[in-house]
Amino acid sequence: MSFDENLQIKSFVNYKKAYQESLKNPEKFWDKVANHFIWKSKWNKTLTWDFKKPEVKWFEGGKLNITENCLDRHLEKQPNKDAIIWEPNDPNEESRHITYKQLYLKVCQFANVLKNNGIKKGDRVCIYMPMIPELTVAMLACARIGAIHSIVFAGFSSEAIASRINDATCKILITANNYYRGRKSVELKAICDQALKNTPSIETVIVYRRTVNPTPMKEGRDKFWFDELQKVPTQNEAEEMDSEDPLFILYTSGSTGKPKGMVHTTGGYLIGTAFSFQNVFQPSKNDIYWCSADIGWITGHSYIVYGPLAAGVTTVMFEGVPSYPDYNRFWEIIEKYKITQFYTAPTAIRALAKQSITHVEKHDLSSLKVLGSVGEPINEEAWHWFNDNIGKGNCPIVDTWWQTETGSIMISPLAGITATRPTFATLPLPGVQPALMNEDGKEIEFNNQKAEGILTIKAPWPAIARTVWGDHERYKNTYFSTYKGKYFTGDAAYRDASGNYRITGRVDDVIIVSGHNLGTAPIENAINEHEKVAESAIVGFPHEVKGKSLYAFVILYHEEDASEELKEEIKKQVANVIGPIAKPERIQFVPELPKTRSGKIMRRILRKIAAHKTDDLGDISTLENDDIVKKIIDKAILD
Ligand code: 6R9
Repeated sequence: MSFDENLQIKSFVNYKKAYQESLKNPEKFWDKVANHFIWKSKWNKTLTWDFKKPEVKWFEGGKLNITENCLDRHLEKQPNKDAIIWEPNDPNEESRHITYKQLYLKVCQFANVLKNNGIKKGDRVCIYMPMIPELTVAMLACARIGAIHSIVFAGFSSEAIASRINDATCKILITANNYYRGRKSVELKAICDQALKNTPSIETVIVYRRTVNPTPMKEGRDKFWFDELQKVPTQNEAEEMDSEDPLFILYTSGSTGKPKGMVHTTGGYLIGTAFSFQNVFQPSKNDIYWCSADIGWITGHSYIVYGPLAAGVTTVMFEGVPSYPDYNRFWEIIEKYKITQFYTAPTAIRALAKQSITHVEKHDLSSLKVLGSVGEPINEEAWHWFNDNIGKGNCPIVDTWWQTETGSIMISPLAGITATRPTFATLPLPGVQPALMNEDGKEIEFNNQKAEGILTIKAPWPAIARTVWGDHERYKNTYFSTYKGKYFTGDAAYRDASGNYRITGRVDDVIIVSGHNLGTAPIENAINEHEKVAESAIVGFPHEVKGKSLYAFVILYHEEDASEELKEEIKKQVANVIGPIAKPERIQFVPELPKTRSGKIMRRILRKIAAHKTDDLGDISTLENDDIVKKIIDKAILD
């Protein structure tokens, strides 16, 4: 057997063996993994797939409930072990320790609250909450009764919530009254009320009172979390779910204005997140694992909640930000809870590396065993800073490449097993078959030589998203039409002569700012909604901390309207329509945009202008209006 009773591969030889097994006979390999879990009844077919249709089904006919695997399964052996340790935004507020038994009871009880409010298997539930344990309780309660959760990151605007609620026709919204993020108070319920003006499908709103602040409530529609709990018992029989029943929807940016609701299903997602978590992070029994992401993103879904709980590990949830009350905070948390695995994002690492090193030196970080990075390429400098100052050269860094769509980690070192290399996500996990494509759309076969190309995946893995909610055609067009029979990732990659992958960045209209995926189209649409704006184009430019930042080129109906105030109005508009994370850092008013004869904006040129790399603009002969380029360069914003 290439892995142990915890599903962990323990040597590089066994990794190679497991990888070969997973290629030779995927069904046999994943059967062995899936047998570690609780199924109410066994599957009769491990895998059916066709990337041309596209269609993927794992463990067909199998019946299970993911919460029985994340909670009930651990009750006998470790009921009193902490499932969640919660660290509040304000370090003076008390932290919370919630054992597996307590979490189980909370989830069962809240599952009854949902049922009591008319929620049934298959109904969609929108969750818009801060990073508090009740967010995890709400999502697992949905899974318990077979309702599909759709979590919207608490930093999104009311318009963003409304469009997501309407896309999935959610019946109920779960939120909190208000919370603090750093020094900032966020009025979640007020933002919801704004959204709820345009969401006819919502019948009920359940509000968790996070602070003592007054909460506007609408009679008949809005109910307090605690009042609802009083009405129901703590026993709840888990719903029997088909392996392919949807577990959740999570929205990600796309190249058109509308976000894509990626649909993840029950069986494959459980197997994929649990197996990858065990292998990438290699946790042992008493480890305290902390992922600093937000549960509103896929990283939080898979590696704060489902993966760690399926593994029976203690997972830390942090409500605040790295800079509050000061830049000691992350290191304080690591020391306080004796964190063993710390999983964060390059943007946080870069922001922390800019602060005085005394913040780090004041703290005992010797509990750390593994460091992780996710969300964007990690640059060499940040990698070394993390390795030298946080890991003290003793902690392997797992640079994990994956996506909302992949559900689980795809390319990453296994901690302590795979040799790491700065800026490389290294090797694919068992069951993952990457392929690099050249400009002619052909696969660049691996023959122990360096190569660079577009990253695709050749065959399905258990946690792949099955569709885009309500729009299977879009799923097909976005992921399975660029290269026939292959999953298109949207990323480019470099592969060294030993087969290690380095992800070099997006090749589509998605820009990653501080680890958040932002589509250019929705931001441009938001800007264009301003009455004075005729047209706009957004590109990314390199930023020391955020990785990339946004530069907007904006055409006004009347050039004389250009002003600093208008720039502020445009930024505000973007914050209102999408959220503050999507605000462009720089705005340049331009008379025209460089366009090809077929009318396409040449973003390649705008990217060079925004990055001040105008010496070599490449071929601009296909431009309809090449004289505009010089005009834009002359007025470009430099710092
Ligand atoms: C998990 C997550 C996906 C995009 C992905 C890629 C970038 C993620 C990365 C990475 C380089 C890594 N990305 N991890 N790039 N190295 N280790 O972030 O999902 O929000 O959907 O973003 O993020 O560009 O395509 P998601």
